[in-house]
Amino acid sequence: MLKDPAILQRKIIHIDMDAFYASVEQRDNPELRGKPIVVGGGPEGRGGVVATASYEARKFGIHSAMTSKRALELCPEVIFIRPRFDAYKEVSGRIREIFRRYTELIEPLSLDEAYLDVTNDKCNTGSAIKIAREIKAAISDELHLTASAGVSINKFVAKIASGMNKPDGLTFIAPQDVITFMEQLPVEKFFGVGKVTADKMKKLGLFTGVDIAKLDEAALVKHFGKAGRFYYRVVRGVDERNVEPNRETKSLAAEDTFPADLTHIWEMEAELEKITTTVCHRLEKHQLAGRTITLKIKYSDFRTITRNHSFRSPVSEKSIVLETARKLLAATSPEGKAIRLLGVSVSEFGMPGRKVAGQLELF
Ligand code: DCP
Ligand code: MG
Repeated sequence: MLKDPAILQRKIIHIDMDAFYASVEQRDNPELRGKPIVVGGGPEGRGGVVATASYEARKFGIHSAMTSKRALELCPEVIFIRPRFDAYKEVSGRIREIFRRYTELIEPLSLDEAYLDVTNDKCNTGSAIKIAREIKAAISDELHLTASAGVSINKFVAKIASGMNKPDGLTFIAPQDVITFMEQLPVEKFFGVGKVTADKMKKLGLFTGVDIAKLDEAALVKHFGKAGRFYYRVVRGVDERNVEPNRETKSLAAEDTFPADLTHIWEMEAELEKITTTVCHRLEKHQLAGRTITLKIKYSDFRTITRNHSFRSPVSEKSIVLETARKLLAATSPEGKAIRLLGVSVSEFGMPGRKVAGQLELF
């Protein structure tokens, strides 16, 4: 059953800063403006991965999560910059203050991204497009940075819209256009649909929203589980999720379903490394550290187990998370078992322990 029709026609804005870390660095160091820069990665591209790249660097094909080595191959003159999280946090706080001029219904997704519900805005502006324009202008005038905004009737469409005209974009998908918008949307652009699901959809002949809309809810649930229910609604322009201002992140996780089951420990370890890299980026992005590391394993018969380890003080370093995940995996005697999914999560957040002589100090 659908809820009150009002929930289907809200005024939702999704704001996402452009090339966030890189733009802050170019703002604060004028000599970096107009140049291809990468935030993250080691000096001269030794070790590490790209957290983000300036738009000048993106022209060379450099993007987030790419190794620094690859970035250097694509653009030998690229400049590597160490992240300054305090600076990014400060900007994040300032953009939130700008949002609060219009609404208290703000759901931050990370330092540089948030949903706003402006259905009943504080200033009685009435127009979500006008508010988005004003927010972008305030970010530009007061913080000397640019943001892109998506405006529509629900979170799903607003989020996709904000990415459509980056950088400095403002994209409005009108209520009467939402269904057509969803129908023509390629499945890989669906927010939250990973590569494995997108490939599965294509194998089923589902390439855009309109193909999904032809299936009934039961068929979608059969193929995609609980997510099928969501796809059924969202292609019809229905996303009832509220903007949740007090949603606290309780854990950060990443997992991967493999196109073919893994049976060798070296394959599993290689995948664990990739998954851990993603989790640790997310921790960095949210400036979090957690005490508990959980490993999830789904076998080819769909039996799922989890194993966890808790530290006395929160951790966030990739080397520690990976080492823990590896040990948890090894303790399940995985060699020869067919594994279809691996996942790693970090929870029980707190302030990261300070490192003293290689030891984690209690706080
Ligand atoms: N980030 C990271 N590792 C990733 C992705 C992102 O550390 N794999 C960090 C750096 C980004 C910030 O998070 O600046 C915001 O992430 P976005 O995905 O919004 O990317 P950008 O803001 O950099 O670029 P865009 O203009 O595409 O939004
Ligand atoms: Mg961004």
